[in-house]
Amino acid sequence: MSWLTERPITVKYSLTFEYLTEITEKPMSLFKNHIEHLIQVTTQALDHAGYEGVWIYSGHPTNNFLDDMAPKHSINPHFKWWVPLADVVSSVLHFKPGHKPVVYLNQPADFWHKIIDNSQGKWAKYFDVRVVGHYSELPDFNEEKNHAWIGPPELQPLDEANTNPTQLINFLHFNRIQKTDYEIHCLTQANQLALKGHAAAKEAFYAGQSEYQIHMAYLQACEHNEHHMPYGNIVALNENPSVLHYQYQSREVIPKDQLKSFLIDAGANYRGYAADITRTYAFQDNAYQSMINSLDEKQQMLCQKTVVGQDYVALHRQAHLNISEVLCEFGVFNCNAETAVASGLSQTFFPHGLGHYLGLQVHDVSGHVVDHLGTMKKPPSEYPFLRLTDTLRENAVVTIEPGVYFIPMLLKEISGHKDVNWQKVDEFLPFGGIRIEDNVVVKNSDSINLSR
Ligand SMILES: [Mn+2]
Repeated sequence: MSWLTERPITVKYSLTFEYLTEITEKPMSLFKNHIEHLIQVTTQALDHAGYEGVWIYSGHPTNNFLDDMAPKHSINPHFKWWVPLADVVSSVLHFKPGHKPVVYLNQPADFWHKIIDNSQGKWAKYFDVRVVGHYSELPDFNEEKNHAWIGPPELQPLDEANTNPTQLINFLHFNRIQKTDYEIHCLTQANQLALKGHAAAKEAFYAGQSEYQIHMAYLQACEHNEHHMPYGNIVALNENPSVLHYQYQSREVIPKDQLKSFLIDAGANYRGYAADITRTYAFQDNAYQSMINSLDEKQQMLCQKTVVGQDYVALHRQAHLNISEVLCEFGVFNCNAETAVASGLSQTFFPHGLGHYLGLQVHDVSGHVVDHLGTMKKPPSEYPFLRLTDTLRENAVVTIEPGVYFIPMLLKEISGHKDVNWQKVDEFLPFGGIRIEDNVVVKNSDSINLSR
């Protein structure tokens, strides 16, 4: 096969392993059930899309332009769904209904990197694991008839029609929304790790540390390297929370008498599953702290409404009413909350969506999809950034993250608006804004908030 000789298998990182060894027997039985679920769902998906089997490729790093270095590799989430190992590259899963799933696990002879044998973990007993030391030991992917290939573009041995076929992908993505108990276990653990980081970050803020120092305190507390984080931490002091995806960590140590506010949006990673939590703090007990408390109360009410059958678009509208109530309470709006929502005024202060699905990806797939055929439900035109539009189903995991921001660029667009008390806006501008975000497992009633 020409592609075999043309495309070398590479290792760019030491493989760090997430054996299931340290966890007790109960999560192991959860993992067993998880794999049985994947076998069932994938069998249905293949049947639906008219295939007899599927190859799922982990992906491998590709070098930067004119460089022999590659950015951090993100594993194909379809591969991660099955195989609970971090930093796997150039490995392939083969699933064919009626056969034990096979994992061709790449472990090349390599004196540049440490290669640890990760083929013997407890996870492995649910697979036929075949260690591959050289690409010539991989099977001929074209020899299995009527198969699909799911994987990133670095390696695509099958023809285009059978590579990431839409019908198959849609069916699998829709089924990724409702998590198995094993996945909820992983998301719970990710939240527990993130909360350790959040506690350390809060302490660092009140000790007067810089954004950079707070960021490092966070990483240390949850024992993550930067490249293990599911997304770049947002660590924002003073007016910086007004930048929704503030991406810097300033080294500047702000004198305590000038410290005002702190917003941190940071997660953690557990066996490939992400936490995504945001907290906001005031340095002093003032009106801004009261506004945080008020939004926190509303956010908790929204979490309580995050139950099976809830229309997420309606919940997003409810959030607009809630943040408008907060802005009325603190004298920023002269009009009542209903008017602020109806006129679109609230969008200036809450320009993003209420939340999104969470799982193997931070913004997990299928937020705009309402069935296994991939039928789309677009967000309403007034809320184009809403990432989730469907009615909530049991064991979906979603974020609930209302915010109130004072964003100069957006405020300029409504400059002089009669329903806004501009003196109050000026008072809150130096604090940037507030966001409070939790991760919620959707249940029929009493949904589970993983972040409190
Ligand atoms: Mn989020």
